Amino acid sequence: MSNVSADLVIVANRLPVDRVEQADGTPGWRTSPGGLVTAIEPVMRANDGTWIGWPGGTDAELEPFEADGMKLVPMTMTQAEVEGHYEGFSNGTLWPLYHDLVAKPEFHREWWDSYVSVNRRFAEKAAELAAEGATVWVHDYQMQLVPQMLRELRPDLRIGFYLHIPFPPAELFQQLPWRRQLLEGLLGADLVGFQLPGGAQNFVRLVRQRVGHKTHRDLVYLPDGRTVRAAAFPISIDAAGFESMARSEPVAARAEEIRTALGNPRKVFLGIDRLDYTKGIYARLRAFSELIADGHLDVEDAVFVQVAVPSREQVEQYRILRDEIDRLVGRINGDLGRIGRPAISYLHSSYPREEMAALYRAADVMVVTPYRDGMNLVAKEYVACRFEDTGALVLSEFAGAADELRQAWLVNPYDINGMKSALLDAYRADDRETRRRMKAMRKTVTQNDVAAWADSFMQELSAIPGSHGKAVRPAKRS
Ligand code: GDG
Repeated sequence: MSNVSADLVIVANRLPVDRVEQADGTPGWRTSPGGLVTAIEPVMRANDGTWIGWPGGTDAELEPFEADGMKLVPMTMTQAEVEGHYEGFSNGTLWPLYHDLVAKPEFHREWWDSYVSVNRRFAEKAAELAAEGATVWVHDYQMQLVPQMLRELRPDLRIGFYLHIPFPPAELFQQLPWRRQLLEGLLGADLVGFQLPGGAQNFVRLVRQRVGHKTHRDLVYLPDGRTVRAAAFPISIDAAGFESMARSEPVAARAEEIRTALGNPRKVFLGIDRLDYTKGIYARLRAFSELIADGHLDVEDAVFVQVAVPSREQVEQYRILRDEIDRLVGRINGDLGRIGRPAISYLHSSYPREEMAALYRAADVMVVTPYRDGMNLVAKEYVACRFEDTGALVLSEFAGAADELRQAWLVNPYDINGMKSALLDAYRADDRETRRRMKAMRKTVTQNDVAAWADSFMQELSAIPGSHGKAVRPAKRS
């Protein structure tokens, strides 16, 4: 696959495949099951696209290859780059800062230098592979400088950027010593997409204040004649795919098996999250355990299944979180469980998609309580799997998904008492009430699926005019 000249290039921190060992012991690749792959795969196929990303690890140089008909170009990262760009600036600085300072971000100049050089390498690779006039779609917070770097190398390209996590208010973003460089990095794109309108508004306001460009509503007018649009494109899931998986015989059987293994309690509560401090796992388990301690729930009637998928295990704050949750679960089960009846069934592991669907099918109350979340696909996946219109969703107001899933039991995850009453209401709700809410949410999720998301982004991107033809004066800084 040499000299690729692609009409569509996807740039993301990770490739959509995982390294696996094949039956004969040689290394191979398996498509990773994430939502982004499902979303972009059809667009990739339709446009014969190429995906640039890091395959994980710090292996020697890998050649471009094809997997499942997708052209993939692996980017090597050195150990120092993994520590500086990925674990450092992306996950130690940007991630907590963009999530409302749920943890304290660290600012280190060497992390920033590494972020710049990795972004440059990704931009150079995209510039090398993109055909004349091609479209390049850059993804997420690890790659915010790529649009501008790429624009300088290849002014002929149409460049889109999509941020999967929240874009913070100016008051927080301004802490960043490199705030201006990041804003200018994003302005290399023609279209900058966010999960929610609030993120797009925060961005435009910052561009006006900090970079001094003229703006009008969702548009930024650049002195070079380009227009940049900032808009919301709430991401979604392959709703039909999840529903048909949930309806399948093996998944139905597995859901039954799960309930039996749990001792057939009256109601199963479920949480599924990457083990991340933004997800609010600790507070939700505490709220649930207090309901048992207070006598509102009984371990014979209710069990909480918490799946915590291992994540960013090299980062100190994630190790601390894991220890805290381990201790909390141990204490709750020690204090409140009975033989064969733990209050919390805790699993620190990742599972195949079918197992996820079986868990969604087995759960009566899905509990999604992040302190801040760009969207939260787990909430939408649960809804997609509830084809009988049963089941209750308890959802944080601070997840992007709360904008669309208004009929969930919405909670403020900082308010433990509020969470306790929402959990209890969801537990006690009658069939008519849960059905009414679930029906409405299912309509939303089925109508706005991930294919619609990708289509609307690509359509908007192709509709941005080349030049606004306006004489632009810088905006007054406020
Ligand atoms: C970021 C933003 C935004 C989880 N465990 C397993 C597994 N998963 C899948 C879920 C879901 C995805 O991973 C997780 O997506 P979320 O949206 O819940 O959260 P983040 O990972 O933080 O994602 C988020 C998202 O990007 C998309 O823009 O919504 O706000 O933070 O699809 O099903 N999949 C499998 N096994 C597991 O054990 N197969």
